[in-house]
Amino acid sequence: MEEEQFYSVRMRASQNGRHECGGKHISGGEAISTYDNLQKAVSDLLEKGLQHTRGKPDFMQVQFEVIEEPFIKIKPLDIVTNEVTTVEDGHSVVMRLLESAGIQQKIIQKVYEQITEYSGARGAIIVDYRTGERLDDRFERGIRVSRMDWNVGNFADWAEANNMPNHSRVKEALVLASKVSSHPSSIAELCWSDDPDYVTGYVASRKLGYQRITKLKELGDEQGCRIFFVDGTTCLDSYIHFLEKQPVFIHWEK
Ligand code: WAQ
Ligand code: MG
Repeated sequence: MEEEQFYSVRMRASQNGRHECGGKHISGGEAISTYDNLQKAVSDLLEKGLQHTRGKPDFMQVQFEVIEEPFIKIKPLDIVTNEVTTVEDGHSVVMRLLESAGIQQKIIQKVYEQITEYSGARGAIIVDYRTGERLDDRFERGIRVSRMDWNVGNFADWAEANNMPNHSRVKEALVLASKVSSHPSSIAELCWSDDPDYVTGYVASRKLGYQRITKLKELGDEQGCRIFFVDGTTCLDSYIHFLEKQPVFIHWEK
């Protein structure tokens, strides 16, 4: 029997022109699909981009491509929810978590001062955890983590066991955070959405797991954040290659 082939499916959508011509980022998405499921995978991403709270796109690209490289299987990070009532309390939790991941307070403050500058990116920003300096040269593009997914049934089992809603947003974020944190150069990740209707964000690392924080911005705010704190002494090219190209399936063992 022929071995089953998998396809990487990606989407990006923007408004007022393409991203590379200064258009506003509306939505992006990535999935892995079998050949038989491609129609659904493409149409799910199409819908994600069309029905977006950041606005109506006037540019969208959806593409799929067969994956030749072997997959690795990664466990989802453990999940913890930190309930807060104000944005300020939310950021105090971020500070405490990032410090316990080994990042000095003055570095965290330095990075916070840059966040508005990074917030229009459609990908993530890579920062040296010792200096707070940005390491990648992707400007407003950032690094888009890709080639990762989680089987629908296995995710539903995980969601039920962890008292989490069976929603694609949590799934997508946990898939990404689990992939990123599995790389030995990753120290921690800080993220909150750029969608105006979603205020929960997280800090993630191998040691801390996926630490949700229920309020990191006010409703209506379209400024998001995704920063990977890394050990800047390791090879950045191979780190970025892992994020963009290494095929990963998340798998939860009951
Ligand atoms: N690779 C790199 N960066 C990405 C990717 C990706 N695949 N997807 C999104 N980003 C960046 C990009 O700059 C976005 O603007 C920003 O992150 C926010 O993306 O309740 O929904 O998809 O546990 O809006 C976290 C909490 C939600 C979920 C995060 O982010 C929960 C979220 P969004
Ligand atoms: Mg978004």
